[in-house]
Amino acid sequence: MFNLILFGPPGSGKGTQSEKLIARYGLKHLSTGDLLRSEIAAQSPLGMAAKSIMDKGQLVPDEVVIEMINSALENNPQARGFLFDGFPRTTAQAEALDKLLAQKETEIAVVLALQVSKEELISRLLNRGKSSGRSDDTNELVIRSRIEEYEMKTAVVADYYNKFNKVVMVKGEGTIDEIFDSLCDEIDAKTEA
Ligand code: B4P
Repeated sequence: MFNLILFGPPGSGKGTQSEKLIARYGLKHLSTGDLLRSEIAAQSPLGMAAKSIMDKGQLVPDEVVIEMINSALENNPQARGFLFDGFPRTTAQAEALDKLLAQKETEIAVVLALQVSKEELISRLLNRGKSSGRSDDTNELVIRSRIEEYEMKTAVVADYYNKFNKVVMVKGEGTIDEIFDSLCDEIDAKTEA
């Protein structure tokens, strides 16, 4: 199994690049943002609780997203590997993921961390908000809160994986294809090693 984490602040291109990476490498895409938005669309109790948190730009509680990932792993026993997008976002989530993968006798091979300036993140998300209808993308204050949550709670997740030498920084500015090529180079280097 080959498991990777696409890491970076909101708007850094995780969702965009994940679509291309799963097509090239045949991995199962697990995006906690997408899973939460499906719960909201289904108007489930979990979705309704998550919506009010996401609309403020805050992180949904760890136990909720860890359980979602646990179920997704259980529901995909045939997967040849997973691409985690937007997860883990806290050290507690990272520790839980390591345990879940260890139960399956596998682990994270690499954490690809997209580097993008704050101005570029805000501009991309406001731009997406014009067409996506995502309520967390239309208000600049909410976007800034999401970036603050990232800086306070999520950036440390890179330190956690750095202890195991698993983090590779990738420039996340440029064309989508240029960034995709850089990500593929790093994955190919890992899988050939
Ligand atoms: P997510 O769905 O993970 O959303 P995101 O971080 O905002 O988006 P992403 O980074 O994937 O977007 P992309 O850059 O691809 O999270 C939403 C919310 O869910 C969180 O705020 C939180 O409340 C909750 N949540 C999710 N996971 C959680 C967890 N594990 N724990 C707790 N809470 C959780 O796209 C952005 C835009 O940039 C797009 O319009 C795209 O077209 C554009 N773009 C991409 N690449 C570009 C490039 N190279 N140049 C120009 N534009 C580009």
